[in-house]
Amino acid sequence: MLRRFRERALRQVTELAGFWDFAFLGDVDLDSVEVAAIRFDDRMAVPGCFDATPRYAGRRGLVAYRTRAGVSDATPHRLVLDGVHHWCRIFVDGKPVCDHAGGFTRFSADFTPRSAGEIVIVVLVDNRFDSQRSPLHLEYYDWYHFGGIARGAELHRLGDLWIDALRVVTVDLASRRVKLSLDYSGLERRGPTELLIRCNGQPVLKETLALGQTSGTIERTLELKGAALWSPSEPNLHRLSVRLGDDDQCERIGLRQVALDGRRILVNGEPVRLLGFCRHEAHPQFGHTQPEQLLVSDVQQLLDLGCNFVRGSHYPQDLRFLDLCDEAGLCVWSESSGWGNTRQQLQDPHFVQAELTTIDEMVAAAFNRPSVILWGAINEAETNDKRSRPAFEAFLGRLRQLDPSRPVTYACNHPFDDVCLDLVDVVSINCYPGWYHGEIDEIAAHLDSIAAHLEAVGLGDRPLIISEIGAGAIPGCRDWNEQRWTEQYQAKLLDVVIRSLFIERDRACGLSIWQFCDLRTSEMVQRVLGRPRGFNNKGIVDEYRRPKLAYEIVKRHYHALRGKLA
Ligand code: ADA
Repeated sequence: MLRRFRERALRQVTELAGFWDFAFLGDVDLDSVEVAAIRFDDRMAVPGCFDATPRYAGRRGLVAYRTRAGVSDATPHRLVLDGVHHWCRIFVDGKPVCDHAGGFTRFSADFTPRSAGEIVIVVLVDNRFDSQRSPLHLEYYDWYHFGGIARGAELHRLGDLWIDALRVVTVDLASRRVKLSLDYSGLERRGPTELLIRCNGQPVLKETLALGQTSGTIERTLELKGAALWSPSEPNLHRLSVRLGDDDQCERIGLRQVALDGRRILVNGEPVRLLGFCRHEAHPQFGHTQPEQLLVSDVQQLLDLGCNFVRGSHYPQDLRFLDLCDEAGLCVWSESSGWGNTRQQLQDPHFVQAELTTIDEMVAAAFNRPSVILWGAINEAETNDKRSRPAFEAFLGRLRQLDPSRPVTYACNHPFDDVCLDLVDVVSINCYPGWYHGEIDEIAAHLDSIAAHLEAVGLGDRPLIISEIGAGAIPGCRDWNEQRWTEQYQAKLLDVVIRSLFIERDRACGLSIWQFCDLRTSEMVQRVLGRPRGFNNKGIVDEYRRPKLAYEIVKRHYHALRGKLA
C-alpha cells in the first residue's frame, strides 16, 4: 500500500495492488471448496469491493481472488493485508496459511515458499453474515457491509531476521525525548547485529547487539534534539528509520503528548476544542475502498469546514487517511469495530475475543500516528446493563495496556443510565435531540440535562465530547415548511447545536457531528424503511461529497470557533 512515506528501503516488498483473477462462488460451504478446481472466470480490482461493481452489486457469497508473485528464495515471507471483508482464508501454492475475520484492520500471514520462483496466492473471501465466523460484521448495523480485498496487499520477504513492529512514544517534550520499542524475530540466534537509527536522515544511534533470542523487543530512549513538535496548528513530522541487520522500517512520527486536565483535553499542554465530524469509509462506487483521490478530497473538505477533529466511526480508518490527518493536523478518534452491541453479545466470549483482536490490530497499525489522540471502543453498546461491564473493562483495559499514552473513550447513547461510563477517561455522548426526540428548541435543555446528570454521578470533571448529534437531510430536498428531511431543517439544527454547545455554554470540549457523508445503510428491511433512499442521510455532504445547505453554516461556526479557546 502506498503510504505518504516510504516504509522500507531495504526489505524486499512487492506491491500486490492491481487486477486479480476472480470467481463468484456464491452460497457454498466454505470447507467444501476445492481451491485447485476454482474456475476464475472474471477479474477484480485490488484494492476494491466486488459488490460495489455493477455485476455483483448487492450480492453476498463466497468469492475467490487469485494472483501470482515472484519470490527470490525459500526464506520466510509475509503477506500483509490492510483490510479484507468480512472473512477470508488465504492459500499459498494451494496450502492454507491463515484465516482472518474483521474487515477494517491490517493483518498478516507468514509462510515459507518451497523455492525461488512464482507463487500463487488465492484468497477466499466471504461477505455473508455469520455471527460465528465474522462476529464484527452484523447485518443490523447502520451501514452497508461491502465485501472484498478492500484495502492494500503486499508481499514481504522477511529473510532470516526481521522487524515485526516499531513503536515510538514521546516521553518528554522539553528535551524531545522519545521511547522506541522494536519487536524483532528471526530464524536462529545471531551473532553481532547492527542497529542503526536515523531521524530525518541523520544518525541518532548506532550499536552492535548480540541478539540472544530468536525474538524479542529492543527498547531505547532517544533525544531528537531540535525536532519541532506536532500540534493541530503546526503538524510537524519526522522520519524515523531503523535498520536491524539487513531489515529496516521507517515511521513518520510526530512529537506530541496528549493529557487531560479536568474538563479539557490538552495537546502539548494546550487545551484543544475538538471540532469535527464522524466519518464512515464508504462510497457508492467503491464500497469501503478509499481511492487516493477520495481521501484527498475528504481531507480537503474537512479542512475547508474548519475541522480539527474526525471520529473514525465505527471502525479503524484507512492508514493512508491517518497519514493525511497527520499532515493536516486533524486529530482522530480511532474506534474499534462495533455497533449497538447487546449485552448478550458482550457476554459471549467469542464476540469479546474478536473485539480484542481487532483492538490489538487497530492499535498496532495506528500506534505511531500523531493525529490519533483518542482510542475508542465499540459504538453505542448496551452499556446501561451491568452485565456488559466486564466486556468494557476488558476492551478499555486492553487499550490502556497496549498504549498508556492516549486517553480512552466509547460513544455512549444511554447518557442517563449508563453503568460503564466511570471506566473512560473522556465521556462521549451520542444524542439526537430535535431529531429522534423533541424539537430544535429543546436541544439546549437536553444538553444541559446531560451535563447535570454527569455532575450528579461524579463525572462532572471529565472531558465531554458530544460524539454524535445531527439530522437527516435528503440531498436536494428543500421546502417552505423546512420540516424534517429537508436541508433547511438540518442546517437549522446544526446551527443551534453549535451555538448551544460552544457559544452559549462551555461544558463540552469536543463535537463530532453525525456525520460527514451520506452512506448506504444495511439491506435489512426495518433499516431501509426508516432511511429514505436506503441511505443514512445525516451527512453534511451527500455520498458523492456534494455539500448540503448546512455545510456553509457549520463552516462559518467552526472557523470562528477555532482559536477561541481560553
Ligand atoms: C447512532 C449510530 C450511528 C447512526 C445514527 C443514526 O447514533 O451510532 O451509526 O446509526 O445513530 O443516524 O441514527
